[in-house]
Amino acid sequence: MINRRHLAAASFAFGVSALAFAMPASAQTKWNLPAAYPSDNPHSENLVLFAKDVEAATAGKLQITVHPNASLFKAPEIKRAVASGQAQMGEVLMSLHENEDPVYGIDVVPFLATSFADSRKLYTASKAAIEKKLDSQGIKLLFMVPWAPQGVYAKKDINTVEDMKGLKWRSYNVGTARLGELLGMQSVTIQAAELPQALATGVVNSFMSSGGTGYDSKAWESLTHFYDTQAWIPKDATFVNKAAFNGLDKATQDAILKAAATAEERGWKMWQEKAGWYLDQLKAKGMKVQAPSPELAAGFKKAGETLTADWLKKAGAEGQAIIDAYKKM
Ligand code: PCA
Repeated sequence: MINRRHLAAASFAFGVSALAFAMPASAQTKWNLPAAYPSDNPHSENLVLFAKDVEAATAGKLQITVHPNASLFKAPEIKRAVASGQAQMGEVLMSLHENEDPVYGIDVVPFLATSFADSRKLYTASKAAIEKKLDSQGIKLLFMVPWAPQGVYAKKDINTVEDMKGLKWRSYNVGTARLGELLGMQSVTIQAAELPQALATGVVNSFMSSGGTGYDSKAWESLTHFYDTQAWIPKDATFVNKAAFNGLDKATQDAILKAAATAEERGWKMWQEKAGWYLDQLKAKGMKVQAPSPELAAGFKKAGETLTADWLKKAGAEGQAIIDAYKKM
């Protein structure tokens, strides 16, 4: 005989077991986050901490797997993968996409913002425009984190920009490629994940980057000099497919946004703390780390002015307005 108490107990038991079956599939979402730079680079370490924070805040409901070093998508493909939903989240250098919109290249306008404090101001002044452009492409910006000031790696003394003529120059975006062209170098675009091999095989013998990427690619194994030209501080952006984000419940969305705000602060701090350490490591490995000579600095300033004029022409009134706002900060 089944009485009401038994029935209640039985349906409770059924409910629990149904729930137990349903739990893994319905309550746990797994996302991928393709990232462009090596796993022990601060950018990737920060992303892993971000994923952990999201997982903890959602009690395991949203699990994000970080795929560093362009292992899931090549750096220039990450943004499109997120826009099209092939990956839910992604991270890459924003200025890789300057061809789509000049605003993505605002942080590589030469000598505009060369300290972390100025870089942060430029970020504040440009964030809304970047967010708007990404939004129009189906992407929601989560946070942006800087690299360190960009300098020049070479295999010989570079006293003036004339000394750079004919070098095999590795570029990573529009600005570095244009710089190579302006200074009479043979420029080839190579992303960070392929840089160690390009250096080892002699495909390139010079490049511009941070102490971080020189360290990641063991620049000292093939090159000898680093000139701390402090040309600009580029930033990586971490973003999410808009539709995927909108499909989450409010609590999960809030957890992501909170973890993103934390990751942004942590990332800026990590780079400020580590920028000097990287240069010390290059020195310890035997590289000559030095300030550019006044002549070399002047040559870079001049090339920088051409690049700035190029950018302003492309970016028009909107770009000028951002720069004006930044200069008032
Ligand atoms: N490292 C990246 C981008 C800027 C940087 O410091 C690179 O060289 O590809």
